[in-house]
Amino acid sequence: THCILIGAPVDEGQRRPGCLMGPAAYRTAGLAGTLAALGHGVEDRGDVQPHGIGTETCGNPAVHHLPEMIAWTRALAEAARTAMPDGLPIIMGGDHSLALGTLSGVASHAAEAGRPLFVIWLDAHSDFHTVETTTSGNLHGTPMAYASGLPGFAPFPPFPAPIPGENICMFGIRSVDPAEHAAMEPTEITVNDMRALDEHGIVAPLRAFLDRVRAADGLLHVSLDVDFLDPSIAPAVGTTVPGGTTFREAHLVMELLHESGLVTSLDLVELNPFLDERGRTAKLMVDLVASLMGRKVFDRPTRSYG
Ligand code: DIR
Ligand code: MN
Ligand code: MN
Ligand code: MN
Repeated sequence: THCILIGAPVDEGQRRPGCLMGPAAYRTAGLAGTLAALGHGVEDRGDVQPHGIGTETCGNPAVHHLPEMIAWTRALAEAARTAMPDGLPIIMGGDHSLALGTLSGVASHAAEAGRPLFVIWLDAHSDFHTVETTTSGNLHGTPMAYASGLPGFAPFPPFPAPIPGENICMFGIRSVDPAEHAAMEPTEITVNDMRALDEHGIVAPLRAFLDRVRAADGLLHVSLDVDFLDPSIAPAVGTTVPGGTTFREAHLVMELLHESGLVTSLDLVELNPFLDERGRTAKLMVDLVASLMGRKVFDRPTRSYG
C-alpha cells in the first residue's frame, strides 16, 4: 500500500491547546518508518494550512473559531480528495473537527469514483452535534452530523455527498449529549456503545459491518479518536472518558480491519502531546496504525509506553 501522510495541525475545534502538535508527535514517534518497515510505500505531504479565513458568523453564540474551521474544512477536503487516487491517506491530527474536511474530500472522491462510502467511527463521543445544537461550541463535536447531511451547518459549504446512516458504524461510544441522541434516533447508524461491546465483544459487530462494506464494493474511511481508548492507556487527550477500550480490544479492531483489506483512508485525531508522558499515547497510536497496516501480534516489538 502507498501510504500518504498528511499533517492537519487543527486546534480550533476545541478549547484545550495542544492538538496542533499532533502531526509532529506522530512523526517523532516514527509513523513513517513503522509503515516502511511493514513494506509499505510512504509519502509525507507535510502539513496542510487553512487559507482565506473569512468572517462568517452563525446564530449560536457558543460556537468559536467558525471562520477558521470553514477554511480548514475547505483545505483538508482538497488534500484528502486529491490524495485518494494516489494511495491511502493517513491524516495526522489535530482535533476531530478535521474530519469535517477529510470526510468531505473522501465523499467527493467516492462520488466521482461511483462507489459508496462507509465510515467506522472509533470514539467515546458520537460527534453528532450541528453548528446550531452544540452547547460547548466546540466544532470537533460535529463532523458525523455534517457528513450525514443534517441541516444546521450554515455557513459551512453543503456536505458534497451525504453518507447514509446504514453506511456508518460507531464503536466505543460512551458520551452522547441529549441533542446528539435525538438527532441520531431517526437514523440507521449502527452505534456499538461500550455496553454493547461489553456484551457482544468487538468481533461479531465489526465483521458484520465489514461484510456489508465488501458486498457493496465500498470505500471505507476509519476515524480514530484517541479517546476511543481507555484513559489509563491513552491519557493524552483533552476529553478523556472512563471506561474506554483496552489495549487488546483496540488492536483487535485494527487487526480485523487489516484482514478485511477494505480500509481506504484513516484519520488519527485528538492526540494532545502536551498532556502526555514521554509520548506514550503517540507511540500507542503508531502501534495501532501498524496493526491496521499488517503488523501481527507476534511481530510487535517489545515496547515501553512509559
Ligand atoms: C461534547 C464532547 N459532546 C461536545 N465532544 C467531543 O463538546 O460536543 N469530545 N467530541 O471529544
Ligand atoms: Mn471525536
Ligand atoms: Mn471523542
Ligand atoms: Mn436511542
